[in-house]
Amino acid sequence: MIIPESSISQRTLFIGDIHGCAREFEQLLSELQFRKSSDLLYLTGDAFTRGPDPAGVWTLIRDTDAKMVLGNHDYRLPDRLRQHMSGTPVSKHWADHLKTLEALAPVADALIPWLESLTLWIDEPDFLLVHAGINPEKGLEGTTTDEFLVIRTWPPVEGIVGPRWHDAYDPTGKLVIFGHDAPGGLVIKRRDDGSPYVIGLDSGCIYGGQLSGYVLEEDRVVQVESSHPRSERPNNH
Ligand SMILES: [Mn+2]
Repeated sequence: MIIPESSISQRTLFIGDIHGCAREFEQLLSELQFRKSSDLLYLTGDAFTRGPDPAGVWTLIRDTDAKMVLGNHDYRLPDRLRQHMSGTPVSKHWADHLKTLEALAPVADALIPWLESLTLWIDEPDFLLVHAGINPEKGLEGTTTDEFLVIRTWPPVEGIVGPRWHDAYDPTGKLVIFGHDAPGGLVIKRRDDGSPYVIGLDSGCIYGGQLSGYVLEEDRVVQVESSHPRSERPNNH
């Protein structure tokens, strides 16, 4: 059956931290029945580092015209790529990302300007998209760059254990969609009327979890299983 284009309503799709998992990204797009002509796709950031196929992720981002907020890894990637391509050895901290840099070097001319055009938040009437979160007391306007990129706990603590920023977020506020918190896993918090006000989509695909997507208009989560073995998330990132 051919469905007339005019009868297809526009959807708003979100996908959590991809971290170089191009295969799962492609599978999830297929599960979501992504259509470029009628769907808007948003990513929570940290799309490239760690995983096996960052260049494949870049191809899919181009193919889907995905929008993305800046993640903590994306934030450093342009400089690290330039450094790598100029022959300067990357710092020890980035040594485990050498494969990522090697894989992305051939597409750096297009990728670097795209990365540098990304914003820390995307604020639309129906949602606020950020990588890690916002300051739950000061709100979007009072959130620092560091908080947008790496906040997990509130009150802030060293490490990853503790109440989350979204535990302190006012449910009457706008729906916030975020990633970054693989240890926290998939998060959906709902108001009394059932509508979501917080959605966390980093379910640790690169650590053997799932890659998670969300369809705003249908209030529906869609996940694909990771092809990676279960592993502990390193605590230093
Ligand atoms: Mn992150």
